[in-house]
Amino acid sequence: PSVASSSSRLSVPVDEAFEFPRNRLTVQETIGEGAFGIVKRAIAYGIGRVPKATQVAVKSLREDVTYQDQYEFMKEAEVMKSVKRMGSHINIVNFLGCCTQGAGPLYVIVEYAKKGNLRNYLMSFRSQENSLVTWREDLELCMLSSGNTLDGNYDKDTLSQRMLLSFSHQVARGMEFLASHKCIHRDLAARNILVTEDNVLKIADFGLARNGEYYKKKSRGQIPVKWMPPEALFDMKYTEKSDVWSYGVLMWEIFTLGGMPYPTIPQEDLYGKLMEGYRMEKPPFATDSLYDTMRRCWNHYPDDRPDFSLLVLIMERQLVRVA
Ligand code: ACK
Repeated sequence: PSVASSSSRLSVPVDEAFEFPRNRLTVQETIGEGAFGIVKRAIAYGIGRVPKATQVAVKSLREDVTYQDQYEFMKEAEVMKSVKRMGSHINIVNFLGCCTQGAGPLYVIVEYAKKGNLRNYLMSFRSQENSLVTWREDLELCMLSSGNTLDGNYDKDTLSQRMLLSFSHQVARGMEFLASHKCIHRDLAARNILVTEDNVLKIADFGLARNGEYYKKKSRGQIPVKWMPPEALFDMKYTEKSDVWSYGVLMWEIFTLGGMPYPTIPQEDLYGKLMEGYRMEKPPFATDSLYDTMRRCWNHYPDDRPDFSLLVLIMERQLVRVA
């Protein structure tokens, strides 16, 4: 494939409904990078018909990527747009606009989430020795203080069982919305959920072409195999119910404060173990009934798994219990 230099950008027809003028965007520091893509924080003036400055995240491609990469990138934008046309949802990273015309890189503008991804955020609540804070047996609402000051921004946060439950609920709500619009995520995991300043969880990367990983350098142990159900591992079959399996693994990540699933099982052995009926144990911070929900998400047969609407109801019932 030919390489597109900065001066030879894919020509994209203008979509008036979503085109945002470049001169109303002040692009700031880089917040994420991958093999092809870059995510930067930016200030947008008057985006989404709000006449004020809004913090946003801007996705772009590195220079000198191929036309194929640019095409895939625009496809991601098209998926995000098509979801956007059907409405927005508080628990997804909503598409805000794009810059496809004039000089400069292709930009896709999305909502900004200050606290980064959920996995790192949860891990910041582990004690300094990196061991889990133990749950006080008598307490439903055990407060965990963040031991990680990182940029000094969220050292004052505390985490409660109710918050972990609220996180599970928020992801189920975002997924219910995506599923209702026939959007299958295929890589639902805590690393792909972003956390805003107000602890609102937002599902990210739902528009990604699955053959390209633009914004994330994959590192060992981060390959989605451990989030995939048998039917996806075996014959690449993805449905809402395969996302539900991943949601069960994500719940497990939440209730272990960002634990790595199946830590002792090599990836190549996972399929065989799952077929033998092996499943992960109950995480320390989960109740029996939450663990039961995880196990239902990990039913071998997709039809036996709950759908996201039912998961929303289950989480709501649980939230009432710890209110
Ligand atoms: O996991 P992070 O800290 O948060 O690193 C990744 C990186 O860019 C690559 O995806 C961050 N990122 C992506 N989208 C956004 C966003 N909308 N708001 C804030 N950070 C983002 C993400």
